[in-house]
Amino acid sequence: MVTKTKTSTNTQSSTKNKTQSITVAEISQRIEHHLKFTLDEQINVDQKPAYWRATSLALNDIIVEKLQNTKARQQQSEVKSVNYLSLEYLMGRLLSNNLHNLGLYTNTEKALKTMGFELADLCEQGADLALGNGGLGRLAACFLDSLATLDYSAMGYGVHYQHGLFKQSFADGQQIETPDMWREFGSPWEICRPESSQTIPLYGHIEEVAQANGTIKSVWHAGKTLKGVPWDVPIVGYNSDTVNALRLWECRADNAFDWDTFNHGDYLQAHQQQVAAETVSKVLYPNDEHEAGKELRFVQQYFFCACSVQDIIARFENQYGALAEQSHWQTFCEKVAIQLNDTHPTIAILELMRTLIDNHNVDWDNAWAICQKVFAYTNHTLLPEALEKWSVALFQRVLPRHLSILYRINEAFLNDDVNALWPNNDDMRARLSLIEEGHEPKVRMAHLCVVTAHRVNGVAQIHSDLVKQDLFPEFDQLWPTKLTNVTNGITPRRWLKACNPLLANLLDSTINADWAKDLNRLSELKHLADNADFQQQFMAIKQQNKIALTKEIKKLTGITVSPDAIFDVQIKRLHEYKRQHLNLLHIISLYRQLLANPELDMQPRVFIFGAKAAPGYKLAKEIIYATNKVAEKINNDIRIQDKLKVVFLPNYRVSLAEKIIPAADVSEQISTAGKEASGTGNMKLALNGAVTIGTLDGANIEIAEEVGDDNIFIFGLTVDEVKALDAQDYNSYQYYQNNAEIRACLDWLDTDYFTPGNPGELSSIKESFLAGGDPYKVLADFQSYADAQLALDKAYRNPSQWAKMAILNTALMGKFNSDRSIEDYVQNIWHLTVSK
Ligand code: OX2
Repeated sequence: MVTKTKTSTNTQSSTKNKTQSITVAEISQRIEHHLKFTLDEQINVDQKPAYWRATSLALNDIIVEKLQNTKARQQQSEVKSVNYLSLEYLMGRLLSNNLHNLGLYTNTEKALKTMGFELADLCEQGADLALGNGGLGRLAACFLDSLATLDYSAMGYGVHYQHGLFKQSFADGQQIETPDMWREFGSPWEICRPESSQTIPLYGHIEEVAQANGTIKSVWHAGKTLKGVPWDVPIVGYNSDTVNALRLWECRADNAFDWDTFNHGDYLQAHQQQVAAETVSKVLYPNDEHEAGKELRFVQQYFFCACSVQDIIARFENQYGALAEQSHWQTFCEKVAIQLNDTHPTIAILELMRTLIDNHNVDWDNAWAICQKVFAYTNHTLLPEALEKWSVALFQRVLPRHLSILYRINEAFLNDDVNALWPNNDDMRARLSLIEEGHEPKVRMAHLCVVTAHRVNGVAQIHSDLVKQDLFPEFDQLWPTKLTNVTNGITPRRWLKACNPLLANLLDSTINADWAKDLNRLSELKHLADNADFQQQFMAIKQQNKIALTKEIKKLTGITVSPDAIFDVQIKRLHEYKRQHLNLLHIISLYRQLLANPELDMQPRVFIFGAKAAPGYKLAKEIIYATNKVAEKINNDIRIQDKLKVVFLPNYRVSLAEKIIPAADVSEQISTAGKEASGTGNMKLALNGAVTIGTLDGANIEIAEEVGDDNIFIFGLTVDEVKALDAQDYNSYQYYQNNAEIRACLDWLDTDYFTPGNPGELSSIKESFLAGGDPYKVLADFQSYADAQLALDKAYRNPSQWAKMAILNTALMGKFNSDRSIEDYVQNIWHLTVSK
C-alpha cells in the first residue's frame, strides 16, 4: 500500500504543558488583540458580551493551533480513528470547559480580573450548544471529551441545526416553546470548512444499464441534490495533547444544480429552492425517544449520513491515496470505525454500500464485508415507540437506490443466515426481516443495524441483558458474540471539576492525584467518610452550593427556599416512564399529611424539577402544568410553615444542570424497572454527593453495587415483577381502591383545589392512572416509594450518617467516568491505539 504524503511535523513532543504555561500577560494580550482587531471594540469598554467573545476567540487561537498539531500527529502515526455518528450533541457551553481542559482557567481568571471582569460571570454569556434532546445527546458530548482526553483519533459527526432544542418558559404553569437562537450572531467556536463541502443526491429513479461484460449495473439518476457545508467545533482533551473535531453539517441548496440548470433566469424560484434546502438542517426534532415518521426528518437523517460517509472516505483518501484497488479497502477497514449512536444514522450503512458498489466498483460480497467490519451500533432504548421504522414508500421515493440495496441485504440475510438456523420457517423470516409487512410496509432500522454491525451494545448491564433476552433474542441466537454491554459514563471534567469548584478544590487538596483523569482515585475518600472534620468540610461545601442555588431559584422563579431544607432533585426529559408524576403524587401526599398535622416531624424539603416536554406530547405537558399548579398552592400555603416547597425551574439545559447538580442532596431516579436504559443524570448527581432514591433500573443497579445498599434508597418493583404484573393483567384500580392515601390524592386532582374555579384541569393525570391503565405502574410502586422517602427523611436528620452517605457516593463513582466507557469501546469494539 502506498501512503500518499506524510506531513512532516515537529509536533511529536507533548504540547499539554506548553498551553499550561501561557502567562496571564499573554492571555490579556490575546484578549485585547481580539477586542481591537476582530471586534473593533475600544479596550476597556464595559461590555460583557464583547469580553466573552474576545476571550473565546483568544482561546480558540490556542485551540486551533493544537487542533492542527493533533491532525498532523494522527496522520503521521496512521492510527485507526473512530467516527461517531450522532444526530444529537448536547455540548452546553464551551468557554469554562475548554479553559479547564487546557489548564488555563486560573490564568484567564486573573487576566480578566485586571480588566475588571469575573470569569465565572463572563462564562454565563455563552449560549448552550443544545443540539440534542437529552441523555443520548449528552452522552455523545461526554464521549467526545473522553476520546480527546485519552488521545484517541476521533471525529464526531452531527447536524449543524440552526435552532437547537427549543427554549422553555411557563405561562400560568403551561409550557411555552420558543426557538433556540444559539448562533444568531455567529459562534466563536466553529470553523467553516468550505473545501470539505459535499453534494448529496436524492429522489429520482434507477436505470438498469447493461455492461460490456454482460452484467447489469444500477445507475441512480437523482432528481435533486443538496449541498452539505461542514462546520468544525474543536473538542479539547483534558490535560492531553489532543484536540479533535466535531463536524456539523449544514444543508444548503446545491447551486450548480438547482440554480443554473433548472431555474435559469427564474431568480425567485431559485431562491425558493434555497429556502427548501435550508429547512433540512434548520431544526432539531424535539422528540425524545419517540419517532414521528416525517419526511423532512428522513431527509435530515439521510443528508447527515451521506455527508458523513462521503467525508470519511475523502479523509481516508486524502491520507492514504485514492481507493482504487480492492486491497486498499482492507486498509480502510483497519483504519476506520463508524459508531452509530442509536438507529438515527442507520442510512450510513446503505450509503457506504452504495458508494462502494456504484462509485468504486467494489463487488457485493466485498462491500458487505467492509460494512460489517466498519460499523457498530449502540442501542439506547427498549421502548417500542422509539424503535425507528420508515415506510417503504417513503424510502422508495427519496432513496430508490438505497432501498434496492436494502432488499438485497434482506434477501441474503433471510435466505442464508435465517434459513440456516431455522430452515423454511416463515414465521421466523417475518419476525426477523428488515421489512415489516402489513398495510403499510416499513423498514426496521434496528434490524438493519444488528444484521450489519459487528458489535451491538446496550448502555448498562441490565439494559444489555434485556436487549438480548427481550428485544433481539433471535439475533443473539444467530450471532452469540455480537450483542454486548458498555455501561455509560460521564466526564468528571464538566460534571465535577468545572461545575463544582469548591468540591474540586477539596478533592485536589485531599487526593494526591489527577482525580479528574483517574476518577477511581476518589475511592481514597472512603477512609474519610467517618471523619468528623472531613464530613464538616464536605457538607459545608454542599451548603454553600445550596445557597448559590437558592439565589438562582429566586432569580428564575421568584420562589424563596431555605438552604437548610433537603434539596430533592429530579432533572431529565419529561416522560411517563421517568415518572415525574410519581414524585408529584408523593408531594401531594406529603402536603395532605402536613395539612392534617402541621407539626408533622419531618425535615423541610424543596422538590426541584427541571424538564422539557416534547411539544406534541400532551400528557407530558399536562404533568408540567399539574406540577406548577400544585407548586403554586403549596408554596403559598402558610399553614405548612415552609416545610414543603416545589420549584419547577424553566428551560432545563446543560448549563442549568451545572448549577443544580452541585447543590443536590437527593437524586430522584424513579423510572419503572426495565424502562430507563441507563440514565446518566444519576451518575452526575451521585458524583456530586447526592444520595439516590431509585428503582432497580438502568445504571441505578450498578450505582447501588458500587456504593452499597446502605448508601442508596432502593424501592419498587423489579424488572421481573413488572413483567409478572403485565402477564397477569395489571389492574391499577386495585391500588386506588385499597390504598386510602392514593385514593385521596387522586380524587383531590379532580377538584378545583389546585386550579381555583377550574375543576377537572388536572384530571387527565388521574385518568392516566385509572382508565389509562397506568402503563408505567405508578400506583403499584407508590407505597414502596413513600416508605423509602420516609427512611430517607430519617437518615437526613442524622447529620453524620447523611454526610457519610454523601461522601461515599462521591468516593465510589469511579466506574462511571466516561473515560472507562471509552476504553471499553476501544477494547471490545473499535480497537484503536493512542496517537502520541
Ligand atoms: C437515552 C436513554 O433513555 C437513557 O436511559 C440513556 O442513559 C441515554 O440514552 C444515553 O445512553 N433516546 N435517548 C435515550 O435513548 C434514546 C433512544
